[in-house]
Amino acid sequence: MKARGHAAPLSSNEHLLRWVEKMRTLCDPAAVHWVDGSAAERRELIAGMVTRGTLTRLDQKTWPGCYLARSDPADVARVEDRTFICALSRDAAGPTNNWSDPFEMRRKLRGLFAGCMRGRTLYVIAYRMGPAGSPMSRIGVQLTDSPYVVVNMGIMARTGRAIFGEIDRAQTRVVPGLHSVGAPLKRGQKDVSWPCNPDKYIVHFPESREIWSFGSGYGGNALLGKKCFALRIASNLARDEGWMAEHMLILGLEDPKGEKTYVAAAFPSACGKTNFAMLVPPETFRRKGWKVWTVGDDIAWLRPDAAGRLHAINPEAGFFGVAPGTSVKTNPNAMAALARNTIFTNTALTPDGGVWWEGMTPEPPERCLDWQGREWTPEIGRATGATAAHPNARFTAPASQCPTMDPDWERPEGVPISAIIFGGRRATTMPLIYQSFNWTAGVYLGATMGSETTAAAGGATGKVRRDPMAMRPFCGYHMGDYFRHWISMQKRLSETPRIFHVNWFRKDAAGKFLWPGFGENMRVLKWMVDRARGRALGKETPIGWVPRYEDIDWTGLDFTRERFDELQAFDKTAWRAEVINHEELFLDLHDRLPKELIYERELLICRM
Ligand code: SAT
Ligand code: MN
Repeated sequence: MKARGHAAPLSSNEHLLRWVEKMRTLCDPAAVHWVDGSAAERRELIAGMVTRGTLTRLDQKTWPGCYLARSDPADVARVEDRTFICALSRDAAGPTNNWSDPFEMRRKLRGLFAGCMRGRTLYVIAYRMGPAGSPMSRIGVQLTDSPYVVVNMGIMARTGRAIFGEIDRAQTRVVPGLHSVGAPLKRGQKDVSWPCNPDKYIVHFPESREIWSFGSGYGGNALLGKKCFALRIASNLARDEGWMAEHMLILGLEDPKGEKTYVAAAFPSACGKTNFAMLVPPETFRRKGWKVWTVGDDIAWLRPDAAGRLHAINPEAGFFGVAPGTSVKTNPNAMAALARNTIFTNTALTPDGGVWWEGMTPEPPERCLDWQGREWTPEIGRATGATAAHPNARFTAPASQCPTMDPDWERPEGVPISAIIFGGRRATTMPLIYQSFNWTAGVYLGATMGSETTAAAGGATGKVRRDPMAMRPFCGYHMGDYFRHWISMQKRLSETPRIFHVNWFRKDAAGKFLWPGFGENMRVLKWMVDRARGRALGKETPIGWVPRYEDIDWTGLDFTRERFDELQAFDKTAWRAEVINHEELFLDLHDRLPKELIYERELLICRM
């Protein structure tokens, strides 16, 4: 009876019904389940996954509503080399994206998806990216054969019956996404706890706004509302419609007068966006009345309002955050958000039914099961170098549970953005903070951003690569056109946000971090907000405006002028190499590079 209830379509939209039927015929699942988003449905899905071993129930007294998933060891991160932008022409996708002829790719995908859901259930998820009633929100429908994806999407996006209603009422155009773990079951075949396929394809058709994802059940590969829709497809929508889809957190800084200033900040994956978005100001600042409010931790959709002021919404409803390094000391707000109703993926499991990851507590547990379910002790860790949690272990937690969520985080018109911050993970060269001279110089600064690679994507970690606006893996079209779009946004704005660059990760000659980071970043944030509001001084340097030592509020922190000078040092030789490296990126993009960026580079060289 229940199954029949779920099988009944929750929409009367003919296009949607026709598409679901077509995909059902292609994938040949054993059943179809329209996701109503109810608590009962969620319980049922979770119970099924616990029975099959996909989820482990954590101790419900200490971790209410929380579960642990262990992925296949070969399915632990985004797969950038398997991610495709299948625009009609290779040129439209540009050199930073993998491209394949869309007709050939469709043929290939039809082969891969044929019968790929045999023995499984096809779930139909309607989801909205963005708050209710917002003209900036967009709707997608994801078909998937993964109940893990259904439950995670239920946290990360607004899903369920109400969204089908929105599709029917507005007859809205939706972004279709088809996802399969690519592991059909033969009759009687026993399932594995984390089905996936070694052959992975994360494919976007930007012209028809479609997503096809095959072979992975993990994060950004499988939760299609996130990177696939809200960044790769949305960047195409944004370019065409005059707005911006960016890999940015959004926060509001409230000053002692109660005035809030909102900033958006682009850092690459696993570079501290979640921590910055939930920053706890140092005690001395808190006493004076400074407070940070969280709007989003990963993605921002930005659009000028009628008066030309840039406004931002967070299209997501949850956090898919990096667990390792998160603790009550580094990010108490994230710890509060993930304390209940959270799905953990690839963390360790403690004997008392809790989760653990490196950095969660100063001391590791005496023993636990590692992210693959193997016995782990600190001794084993020391001897083998194996961590208990995977370095890209994640928590999927409802944003509403974060104590610092801004009361306006779901405001339909978004929040006004006064500053944009770019930042990377750089051991050398980049100072703690500088401000670009103007909008185009700021676009240059964002476009030439570099960062050391992290475990968020497959491949080597710790290598500096150019990651323009932290969008290299997420821009769904030619990066040169993307830069042009950024430059052209200035014309649509009556007031341009100030643009800054930060680097929390500079190291001294001995390889130690020069800057304490975390809550202390408040001091830098305050200077940026004061600059944006025209109430702080700066000093002009070849790369932009910088604070003098006395422009930063140091109360409560013992940080010498000498150390600050080291942190801010402009090293001519290093910058020479840096600028030559910018040219490498520009050579790749040369035929579509806006001339403004070429001039900006010339100006930078002249100043140096
Ligand atoms: O893409 S994920 O959602 O898996 C995480 C990230 O890389 O930002
Ligand atoms: Mn991200």
